Amino acid sequence: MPLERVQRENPGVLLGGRYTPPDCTPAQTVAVIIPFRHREHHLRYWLHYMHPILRRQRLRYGIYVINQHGEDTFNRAKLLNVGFLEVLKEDATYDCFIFSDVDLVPMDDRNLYRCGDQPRHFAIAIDKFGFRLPYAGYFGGVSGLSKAQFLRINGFPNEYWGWGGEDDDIFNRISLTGMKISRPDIRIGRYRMIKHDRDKHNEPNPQRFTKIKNTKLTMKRDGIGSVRYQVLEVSWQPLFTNITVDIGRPP
Ligand code: UDH
Repeated sequence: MPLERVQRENPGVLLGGRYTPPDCTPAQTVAVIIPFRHREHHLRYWLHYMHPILRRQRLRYGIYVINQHGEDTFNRAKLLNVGFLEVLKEDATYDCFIFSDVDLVPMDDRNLYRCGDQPRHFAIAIDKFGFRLPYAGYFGGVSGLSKAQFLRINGFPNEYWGWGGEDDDIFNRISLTGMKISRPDIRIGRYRMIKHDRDKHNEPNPQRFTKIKNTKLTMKRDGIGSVRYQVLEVSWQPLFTNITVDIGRPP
């Protein structure tokens, strides 16, 4: 999937992957934030599928790839925290944040990528899980929070290194602050996952089961208020903004 072709097919998408519909004034400005490392192939497909969908949804949006530098253990939730802060530095008018894995593409245009009065879970019926929610508290894959909702839960945890658990911690944060997750109809929330093997340096985190029992204790000190990182490069590509970041390594 050559990116030049994706560019040609998406006129109106501006440098950095930003788009404003020509024929309406959207109420929200949506930042789509992708945790990323070594998935260039998936990203090309994701951009190919997603730009047309988001344009058809008449969204004002920008695409931000948060690229973890180096080969230390991957940390999805910390990258998403970095995304939230860096996106707002670029444009303080963003008020809706959609956090999307790079391998998930919705199958129904009616699954609108925008925020509501409760945190939203979009990827509820993924093909890999038989088009069903794998468990009632699942909040993985693609989710969306308004700026106020994100700040109310102190953002996401920074201390989940490796695969798993961070989405359950986010679910706990939302429940503990008295919010409820909103989801589309099960027929509308269908997704295709681009097939892949387990990545290197993202092994299942054995601490995840203990950690998710302690969200109530950890969420005040671990979150958007305590995230430490160093931005190494920001580059405005034709179809997305790439932010390469050093987020450190597990203790
Ligand atoms: N991600 C990267 N690079 C990595 C690891 C993760 O970009 O090295 C990002 C990417 O956006 C991905 C997301 O983090 O979509 C979630 O990670 P994941 O895809 O590893 O998680 P998932 O639950 O898969 O989708 C778990 C491994 C499944 C192995 C199945 C073997 N058949």
